[in-house]
Amino acid sequence: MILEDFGYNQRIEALRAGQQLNTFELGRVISEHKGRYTVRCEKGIFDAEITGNLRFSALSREDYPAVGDWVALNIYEPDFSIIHSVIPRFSTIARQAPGAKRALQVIAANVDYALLIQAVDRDFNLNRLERYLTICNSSRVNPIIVLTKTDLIGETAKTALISRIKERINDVPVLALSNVTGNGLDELTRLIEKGKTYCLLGSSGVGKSTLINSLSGKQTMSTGAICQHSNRGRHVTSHRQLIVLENGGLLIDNPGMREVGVVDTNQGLETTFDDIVRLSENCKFSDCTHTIEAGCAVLKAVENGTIDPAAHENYLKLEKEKAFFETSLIERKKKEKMFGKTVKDYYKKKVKGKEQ
Ligand SMILES: Nc1nc2c(ncn2[C@@H]2O[C@H](COP(=O)(O)OP(=O)(O)O)[C@@H](O)[C@H]2O)c(=O)[nH]1
Ligand SMILES: [Mg+2]
Ligand SMILES: [Zn+2]
Repeated sequence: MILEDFGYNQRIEALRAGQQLNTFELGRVISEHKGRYTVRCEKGIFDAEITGNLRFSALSREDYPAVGDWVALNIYEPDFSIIHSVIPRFSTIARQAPGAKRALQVIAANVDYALLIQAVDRDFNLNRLERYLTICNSSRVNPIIVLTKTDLIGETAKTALISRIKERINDVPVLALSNVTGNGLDELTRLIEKGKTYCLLGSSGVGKSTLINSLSGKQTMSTGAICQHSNRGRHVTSHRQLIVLENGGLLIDNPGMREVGVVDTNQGLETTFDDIVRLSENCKFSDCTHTIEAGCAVLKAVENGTIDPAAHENYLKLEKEKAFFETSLIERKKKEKMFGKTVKDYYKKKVKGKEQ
């Protein structure tokens, strides 16, 4: 197998060039599990860990390898390789990790398309779709919305759900399919291109792993029965994983994510809510918060029905969440930097002490 089959292309080559990595093997991280990585190289598949140096110089979790990353590594034995460095990414899908720390968590790297998956049953939720969409727009990853489990509802209900999405979300393709009947699978297969990477995003139990199995025609992924009480799937996919389809498309499965806090470094919100942002140029005050101000063009549009009140509300919520995260991120980076410096100073002193 050659690296191109795993998505290696000119873009990655350009990012790799100039890094003086000629003495290393190059590979793509295809799975990650508790700090251990599986890397696909030209010579085969290898288990790997990161160098102490990489761990030491990593300022935040972003700097660690993630599924989809291209890495330079030394192969010592089949189950012992060391990742020396991560090739800069052309895209990074990240979220705020759940828990008090609100750290940034990389979901996948070097992704071309995200398949935003929702089941047509109780999982369907437009606010959550906008949330995922914001993450994609911020990562410069192209979104494709995929509704699953259409076998559970009638044709009319399905069409109604698709229209509801299209009324609220512009210019994003929407597909609907069933893994049970196979309906709609062809349409998705036709979209998938060789050498492009697709990351599946969506709640637990919506059928992500089943979809990968349907597309690959193999039982690669383990899937879970739905718990009758909560209507949620059990967490069967325990870690992220990249697989290659027969037509050359590359899919990244993800464990279900209960919380997807937005991380927005590249104006993802502005893209997702472009209608609102465009309107806000006509607000009376340049620092309008679009909540109570007189002369707010956004509020006016909500009143006269041009903007869906639910979209407006979700926009404000995500904007707030983003601002909060950014402030805490700056604080944390400062602290981490200070801590890193303290540690480095300590070692420097220690080395000096020995030399004397
Ligand atoms: N009715 C129906 N059930 C599905 C469909 N796709 C998946 N399922 C079921 O939903 C449950 C969760 O699927 P799974 O692929 O593990 O979801 P994941 O957590 O998103 O990976 C399993 O019991 C699947 O058999 C579908 O299209 N229709
Ligand atoms: Mg799964
Ligand atoms: Zn306003």
